[in-house]
Amino acid sequence: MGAMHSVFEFVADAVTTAWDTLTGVPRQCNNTREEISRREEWENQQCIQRERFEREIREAQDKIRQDAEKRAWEERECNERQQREERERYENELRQAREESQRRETETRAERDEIQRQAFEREEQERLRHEQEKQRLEEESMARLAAQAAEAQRIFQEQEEKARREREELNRKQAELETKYMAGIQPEVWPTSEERKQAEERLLQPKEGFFHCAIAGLAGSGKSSLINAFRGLRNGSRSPLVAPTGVTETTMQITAYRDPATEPPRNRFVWYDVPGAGTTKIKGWQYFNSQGLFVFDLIIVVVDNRFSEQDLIILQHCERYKIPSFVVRSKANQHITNTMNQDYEWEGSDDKRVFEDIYLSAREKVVSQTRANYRENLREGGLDPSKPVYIVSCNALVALVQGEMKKLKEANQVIDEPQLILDCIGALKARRF
Ligand SMILES: Nc1nc2c(ncn2[C@@H]2O[C@H](COP(=O)(O)OP(=O)(O)OP(=O)(O)O)[C@@H](O)[C@H]2O)c(=O)[nH]1
Ligand SMILES: [Mg+2]
Repeated sequence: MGAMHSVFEFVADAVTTAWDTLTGVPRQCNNTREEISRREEWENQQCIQRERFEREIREAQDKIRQDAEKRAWEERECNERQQREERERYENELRQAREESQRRETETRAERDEIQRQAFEREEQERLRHEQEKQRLEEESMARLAAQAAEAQRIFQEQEEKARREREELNRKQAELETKYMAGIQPEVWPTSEERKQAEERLLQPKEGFFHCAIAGLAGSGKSSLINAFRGLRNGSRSPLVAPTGVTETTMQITAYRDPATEPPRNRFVWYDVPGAGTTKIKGWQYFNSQGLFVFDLIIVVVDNRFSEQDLIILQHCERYKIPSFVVRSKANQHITNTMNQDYEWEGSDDKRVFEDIYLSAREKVVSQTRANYRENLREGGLDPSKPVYIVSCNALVALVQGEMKKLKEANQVIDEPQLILDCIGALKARRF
């Protein structure tokens, strides 16, 4: 602004001077020397002034130009400075933006890292929590298992203790019973419903629709032979259906035998060959229950020479269990022959009538003696003495079952066999299937 002011002042001065010069022009011109010299002087002055004026104009122009240049330069400078400043500002802003971007990027990365770290931490915590939970569950499970084991151990010990006490009680009872038995008092032992069911399932075959008849008695008394006879089979027959018989112990476990007929009508008797008492280590009073004899519909006790303690016990049990029971004295033919040989002076006479007489006499003797003897035995055993005793021989029974009655009668070999069969059938009917 200062420069601009001086330029205008200078121009104003130059104009004033020029005006003064113009106004100093002599108004009148005389051709006198003085006037000429004055004129020349004036012209000189004018020239000097013009020159000065021109110089001043030039200078003013120069000054103006310089000022203009200066202003242009200043403007340029200013522009450049502005541009520089602008650029710097822009660069600054750019740098700031870049820095900001970097900062944001760093922040974002940091945030991402933080998020990742937090996620990892959460994951880790979750994993740890899961591990802890798993461990807790495992520990709980182990504890439960240990508790169960302890409980099982406790129950086992309790059961063992209970079993031990029961065993002791059983031993005590058994000892007591044995003592009673030795003293002549028979213990009363009843099977449980479960034992009955098990015995039925184990022994009866087939269970339904059949009449189950057990043949019991001492070893060798003729049980298996009687079963064969009832089924119309002779001892030693080649049939695979025949029950094994012999002078040595042959029947060791209860075995079922059905009617051997393969075609109907087959009878509904199932005969059970029961091991002879004394063949097992079971005590007499335990025999009935241990063999499961309480499941049968009829029990035939086969006796040979005389009633045994065992036979009586079986019959007593039959009464207790309300099971029909028959007493069969087997081997009648053998006893008759023995009596003939022992009690009669008969040495195999060929005389048929003599033989017949002796036979009939011996037979009568055997029958009457047997009945008397057995009545006494029954009384002694506390049983009904009027209970019939069937005196039979297997040969006669087989013949009877095979329909050879007439021939038998002629030979006087029939004693109680027909009655035995009739009574067996009666028992079957009484059972009413
Ligand atoms: N003479 C004759 N002998 C008989 C009669 N019944 C059986 N016997 C014989 O007596 C012996 C024994 O007969 P088994 O039928 O095996 O006697 P068990 O009672 O079944 O014998 P275990 O099965 O050992 O208990 C055998 O030699 C038979 O032949 C009969 O009525 N008359
Ligand atoms: Mg037998």
